[in-house]
Amino acid sequence: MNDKEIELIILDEVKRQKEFVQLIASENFVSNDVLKATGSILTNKYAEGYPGKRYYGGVENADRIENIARDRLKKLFNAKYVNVQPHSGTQANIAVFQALLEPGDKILGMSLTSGGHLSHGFKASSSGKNYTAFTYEVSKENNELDYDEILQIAKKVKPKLIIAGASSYPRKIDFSKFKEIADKVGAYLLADVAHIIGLIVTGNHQNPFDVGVDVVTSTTHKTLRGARGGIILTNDEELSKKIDSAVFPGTQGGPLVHVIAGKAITFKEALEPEFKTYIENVIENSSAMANKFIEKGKVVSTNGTDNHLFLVNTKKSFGLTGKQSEELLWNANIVLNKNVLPFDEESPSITSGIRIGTAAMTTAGLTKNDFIKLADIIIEILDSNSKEIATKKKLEVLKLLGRKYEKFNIN
Ligand code: DSN
Repeated sequence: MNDKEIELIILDEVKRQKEFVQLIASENFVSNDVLKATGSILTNKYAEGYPGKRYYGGVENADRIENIARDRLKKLFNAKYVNVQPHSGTQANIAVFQALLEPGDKILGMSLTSGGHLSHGFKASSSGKNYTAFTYEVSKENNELDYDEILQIAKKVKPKLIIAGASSYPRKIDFSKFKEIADKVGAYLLADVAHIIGLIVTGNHQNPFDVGVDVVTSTTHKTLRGARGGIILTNDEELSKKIDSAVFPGTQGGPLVHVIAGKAITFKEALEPEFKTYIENVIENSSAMANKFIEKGKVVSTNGTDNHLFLVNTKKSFGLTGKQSEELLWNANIVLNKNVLPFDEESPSITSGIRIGTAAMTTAGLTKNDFIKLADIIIEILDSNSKEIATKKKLEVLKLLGRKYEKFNIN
């Protein structure tokens, strides 16, 4: 690279990704094929529009790539119509809102503290500014979704759109119950499966299309382990036309052809039988780690997990905020994120807990025993509340990682 300033930072990031345990639930390590495609000369191409209907010449290869990506995604999800152009999960949601709603229309989504996402109606997001947003919470009793309560709220609010999906919810989501609620109040139902998509496509979580949701949005880089971006799927032809127009020209310009190539490779990889084994390991590892916290008397939201992530109440378990816990663990080369918990009294920049996800380190090759060991290390550090102990524990963390370097897809 001629730009040494940036090259050195990239090399620092390679080192960081190799030497830190990565437990952020929304991150993963892509394959070398995905990395090559997203770093390829396809980035040079403008291809506004859709295959066969572009606004520029020289798009024959862009068309081939986008058609392959679409076909593979349809197969992966058993869906009739897909859009692979959204630059991110948030962009996908914004496009769906534009396709289905008028400004000011009512939407109903999970609150941020209960585990929902910013783009589901948070006041500072365009979803909260352009639409009249209402929220549902998880139950105060067990922190799980309470479908009777959601129905009561939906009956009162009468939203035009209900959003089912989350960023930090450790339990299965019952899309059939959401569908019943949406039908009862005459609302569209959007399933945002950004976090659990890997579990859905491998049959380890209910597929929202099996219960007739209107639209599904997702990211492609979390549990799907692929190129960074968003996707939209539907089985309704009329909706698909509105969605395509809402993506382009509604809310985006030229698609990222290099990223669409990366997505195409991602979908192929996810269709392989070994992807199912990977996801089953991710779930097993998450559960093993969460159980270790519970066994040691720590407070885990919903008392466990069904998916790739779980939430620890660090205030109740260790007398530390999420921010303090995140910072302390960094000294031991463990990276995770502070996370608001249901009914959290701390602000999102402080929080009462942490979110732990196992998707990335399962890709890196950590075994169930490694994850249990990791839980022990985290508990010991947070119990000690000591930077010195955290720094000492770094050696154990590096040892745990040492055997796994060869499995990282990092160049
Ligand atoms: N930032 C993502 C996550 O960490 O869940 C959601 O957009």
